[in-house]
Amino acid sequence: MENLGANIFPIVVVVLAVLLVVVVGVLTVGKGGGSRAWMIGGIIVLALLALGFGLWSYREWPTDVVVPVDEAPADAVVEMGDDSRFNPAQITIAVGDTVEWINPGRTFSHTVTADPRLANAPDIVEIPPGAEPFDSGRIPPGESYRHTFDVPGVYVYLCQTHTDEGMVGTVIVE
Ligand SMILES: [Cu+2]
Repeated sequence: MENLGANIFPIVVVVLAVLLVVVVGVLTVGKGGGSRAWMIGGIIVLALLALGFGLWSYREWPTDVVVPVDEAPADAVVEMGDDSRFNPAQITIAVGDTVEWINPGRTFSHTVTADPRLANAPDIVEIPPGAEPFDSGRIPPGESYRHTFDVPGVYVYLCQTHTDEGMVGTVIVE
């Protein structure tokens, strides 16, 4: 009921439709076209009613939309571009925060790998005791990956394909 225009709209449509039928009926009854004209008028009324309420519900609809959980902004964003760097290379977040890694590049895929069992350079990867290792898999241009950090400590992760170029990042969870 916050949008007065949207609520009045169907009433306006109905009033206009009734006026239209009366005008068409009055004009044609005199010429002997009686019941047929009223039938056409009735169909027009029903069509306009349907249109009016259709538009009405359409206009109301967007206010009821619930933003999907995935659309909630992350607490921190790290870019992985064609320069093969994590940018920023080091971030500090709070326990429970979600980090999103995005690939805004055009050419290279990257990974966010904090799992010593999967990393091609396991000695570089570091996760705090009690934390679950994680690995994004391949993130092509335009794609992204999210991870929520529930265990405090220092996480050192790498990109599997660009480790040799120094594509290593750090997340400090306080
Ligand atoms: Cu990479």
